[in-house]
Amino acid sequence: MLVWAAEAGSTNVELIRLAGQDNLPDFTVYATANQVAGKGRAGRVWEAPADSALAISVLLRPNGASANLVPNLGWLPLLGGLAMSLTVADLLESQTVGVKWPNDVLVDDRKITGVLTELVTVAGQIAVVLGAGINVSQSQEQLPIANATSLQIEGAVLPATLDERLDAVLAAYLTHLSHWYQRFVAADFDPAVSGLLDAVSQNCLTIGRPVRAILPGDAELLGTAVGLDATGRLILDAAGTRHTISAGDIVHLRH
Ligand code: BT5
Repeated sequence: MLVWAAEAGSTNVELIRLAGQDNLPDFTVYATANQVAGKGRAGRVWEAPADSALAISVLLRPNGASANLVPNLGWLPLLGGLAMSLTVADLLESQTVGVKWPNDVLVDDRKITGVLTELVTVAGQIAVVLGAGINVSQSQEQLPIANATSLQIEGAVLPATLDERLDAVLAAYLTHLSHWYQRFVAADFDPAVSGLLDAVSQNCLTIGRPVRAILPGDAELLGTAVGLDATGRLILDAAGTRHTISAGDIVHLRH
């Protein structure tokens, strides 16, 4: 089921509200090109002028998801980042596209998409609302930070009309998302068996790089990102000591 809104506050908030109220099915999509109160992680905001970007939230309530699967559901935000990254890469041939852990898609180091996942309970069952925003046709001046970009700035070949352009991006994202989600569910949420661990790792620009990790509460760690653990956490080697990071902001440092 797909709900297209002419305008929304936050698509995550709207979908969470409807999901509880209407017992919506797995993979219900709520999207708009005019999100006026977009949320980022950690209380930050996600901003885009009307008709320049897509905000897409998807309700994921896999059958059989139970409390003991919560650690595996930690892969869903990474799955969202992977699907967005594959979407952007489909449209841009010559740039380096990949994910900065956990799920910002970067094009040549500039942010083009962001993902915000929220855990909810629908009809007594654990579910995830996976929200993603993608910059489609903003100019540099319309972006809230200098280190951001849009498909148009990067020279993506997109259909001429707004509706066709938004359709193309939405369809590409939902196709990649549904492909990896189905594989993950079919493998009983096992990241290794589904191939998700390998796909996310290969697509992650952070692994192998020196990074600064800003942890919740503002503590910082400097080290080299060496991989992901079984629940999708980032493993950091800081002067020979291994740390696993489950949340925070990563800054890529120069090699
Ligand atoms: C994110 O947070 O990147 C998650 C953004 C998720 C947005 C989607 S849209 C659909 C769904 N509904 C919602 O309400 N939200 C989700 P974070 O990593 O905290 O990054 C936020 C920071 O990114 C901001 O503080 C700005 O610096 C920057 N930012 C804001 N808007 C941006 C944009 N359009 N493009 C690039 N960077 C942006």
